[in-house]
Amino acid sequence: MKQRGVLIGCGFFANNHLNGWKSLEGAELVAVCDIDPAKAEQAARQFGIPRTYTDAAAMLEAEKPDFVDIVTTVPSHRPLVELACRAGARVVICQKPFAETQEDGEAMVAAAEAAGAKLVIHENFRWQKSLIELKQRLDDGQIGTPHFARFQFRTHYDIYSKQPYLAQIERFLIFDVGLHLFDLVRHFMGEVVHLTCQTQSLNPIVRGEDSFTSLLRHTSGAVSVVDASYYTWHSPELFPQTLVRIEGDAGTLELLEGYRLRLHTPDGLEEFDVEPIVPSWGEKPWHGVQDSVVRFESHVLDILNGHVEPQPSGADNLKTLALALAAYDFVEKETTVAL
Ligand code: NAD
Ligand code: 89Y
Repeated sequence: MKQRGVLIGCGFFANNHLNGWKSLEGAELVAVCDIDPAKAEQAARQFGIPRTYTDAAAMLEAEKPDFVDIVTTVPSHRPLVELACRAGARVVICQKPFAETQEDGEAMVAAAEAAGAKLVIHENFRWQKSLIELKQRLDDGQIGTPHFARFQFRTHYDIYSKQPYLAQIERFLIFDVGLHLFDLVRHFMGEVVHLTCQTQSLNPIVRGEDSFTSLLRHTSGAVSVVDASYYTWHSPELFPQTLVRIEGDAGTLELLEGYRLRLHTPDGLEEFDVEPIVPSWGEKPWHGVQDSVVRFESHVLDILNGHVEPQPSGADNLKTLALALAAYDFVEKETTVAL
């Protein structure tokens, strides 16, 4: 039996969600909603979805779906997640950034708990093929115990033409790609005890920070560097690849440009090609992200079918949000030692 879903927010990124759901046998989208009727109608036409709405409450009341996929920008997340939980959806998916404040995040987690719904955050970076393979090697003990990591995302790709709202927001890169990287650093290296952060606003067209570098200490004693920039030239352009280096007592793992995974051990060097496929509906350079959306949605079906718990859950993602908020706090308090 197919799980019946609805999707809210038919903008730029929803195209990947809609293509992903269409490619999965176990799911069926019965309606889409957007406050802009033209966007909802266009999505329904393109993906053969029977009904459209401009009011999420009316859609949930009429459709009573098994799952709700929320693909709107952050200001609407709390009201929509609370609505979906109250409406009896068994699984509620919320795009990142989950919330802008800890209070909003906690309220959504509480709403899901009260309703008995599973809240899963669309943190698709940890669902990228290259990062899954990297994690598998780390978990297999191929580099022993990790003591250092670096997660890096640096690009000059024009993200503003498709996501113009990014240039307008005051809290920009840490809340955009930074959240993905903080989720990864926790996923690979464990919880964080403290961090520092430096930001830069480089491109004259942006309002917030478009570059940041964060230094973290983990509960294990390991140290990580997380850095990102939307103002970095590199040939060939790296977008949207996350580059990683993890050092352990028995070896080093590297995820390099071109989706090359390297394992360095006392026995020498091995290299593996971990490039994801380009989905039939997708295109380069977005294929790594597009493939990860399908993997994430397949995971959602596993949650709906009772096989697994959300990765990451709303409760887990509160800890990622805490890192992003701590980074902004650090920057605002200018807690540095002057020279
Ligand atoms: P967008 O502005 O293109 O689309 C959002 C859509 O939601 C718009 O069409 C808007 O009309 C609609 N909307 C807003 N409030 C609504 C409401 N209350 N009810 C119904 N519809 C509503 O934005 P986007 O670029 O598609 O981004 C959406 C989200 O996806 C953002 O939070 C963004 O950070 C995230 N995103 C994630 C990734 C990723 O890799 N995980 C990549 C890009 C964007
Ligand atoms: O908004 C960003 C994200 O979350 O993933 C990629 C992106 O769309 C642009 O860097």
